Amino acid sequence: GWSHIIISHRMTVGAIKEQLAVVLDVLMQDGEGTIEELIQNLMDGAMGIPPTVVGTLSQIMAYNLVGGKFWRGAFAFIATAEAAGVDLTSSTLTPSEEALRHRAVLLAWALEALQAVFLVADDIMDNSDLRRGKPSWFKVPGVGLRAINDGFLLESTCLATVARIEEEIEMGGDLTRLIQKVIRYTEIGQMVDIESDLDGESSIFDSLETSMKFRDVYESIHQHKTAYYTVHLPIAAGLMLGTHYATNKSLVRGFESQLASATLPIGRYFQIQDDFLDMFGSIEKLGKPGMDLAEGKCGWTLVEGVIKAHELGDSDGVKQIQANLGRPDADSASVRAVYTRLGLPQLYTETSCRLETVIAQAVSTQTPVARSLCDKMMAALVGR
Ligand code: GPP
Ligand code: MG
Ligand code: MG
Ligand code: MG
Repeated sequence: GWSHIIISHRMTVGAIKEQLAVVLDVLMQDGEGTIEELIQNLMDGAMGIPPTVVGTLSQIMAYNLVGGKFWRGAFAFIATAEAAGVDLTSSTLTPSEEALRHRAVLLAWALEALQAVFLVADDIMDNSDLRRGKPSWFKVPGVGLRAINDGFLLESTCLATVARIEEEIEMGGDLTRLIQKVIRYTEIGQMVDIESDLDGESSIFDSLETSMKFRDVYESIHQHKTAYYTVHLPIAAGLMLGTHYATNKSLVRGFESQLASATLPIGRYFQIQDDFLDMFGSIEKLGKPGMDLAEGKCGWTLVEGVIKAHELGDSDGVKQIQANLGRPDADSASVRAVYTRLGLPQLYTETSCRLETVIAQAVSTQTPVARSLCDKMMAALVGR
């Protein structure tokens, strides 16, 4: 599996953790100043804005952009630096490197603003109480459904910031097109996710054959809802910015589909972890209780669990999952016991290893910089 490959040859889990810590330091150095700049980009050209509005915007951003792992932002920053061939965490940068560092920081925060709108909107749709150990934004007293507009503003913050970067250095719109495409896929993934909610009546419980049909569904959800914005976007966006700096040229046509052959499987690996941890992880680590069972989410744990139960002819197991799926009062502990009896934790380990091999193969065909970034992303995921 991957754990073995990266630990022996490439990037160790410890090394990427250290690098992420250093990068996060740089990204957070002047968080307030960066938020101010994001707001300036958002407000560019707007007139007569009362000062209280600016205050509210910085609250919205401080609440929703900070407090997560900031991985997407950090990877965009690392990708920019590697593509440019500059150590952007160094304390001795030339003025032109300093300007690149500044833009890489803005790009990182812009991607976190995009992540923030997805989470704000998703929590409304999923009616989730908690996010990152705090109340979901729309559950904060006084916020409520104005969170919808706050979400739109966060998306505009991302686009306005990226547009400004592109104008200033004449990037020609590649970055904006990339982000718009990723937003589109994420929205489609969210729609498939919502439309695929299952309950005890679902045909997934009928037979092994019918249950296997749901594999394609969760894979589609994983790819669209998660992989594009979580893995593909930070790496592709950073590569675009850093390459423009180094060569004053755009990346060649076709670079993105080549990159996607590695980033999308990495993104699916990420979401399989997420689905597994929703059932088997701790609340402290998740920052929220697992909700997928109660919500009837068509994810890795449910689909592979039911397939396994059919395969083993464990009809009691099928019935227990069926009785709890999609019910607000679902008994997670008893379903977890069923999954454990079916060997789901072992299946999870095996599946991860198999996917790691597929990913290692796809990564090996990338350019050296893309390879290094994919290795780092995998090391970070293996170590989480
Ligand atoms: C979170 O999925 C969903 C997204 C990040 C995409 C949202 C997309 C939109 C266009 C709004 P989830 O509900 O499985 O995540 P969590 O468990 O973190 O709530
Ligand atoms: Mg959710
Ligand atoms: Mg959701
Ligand atoms: Mg989840």
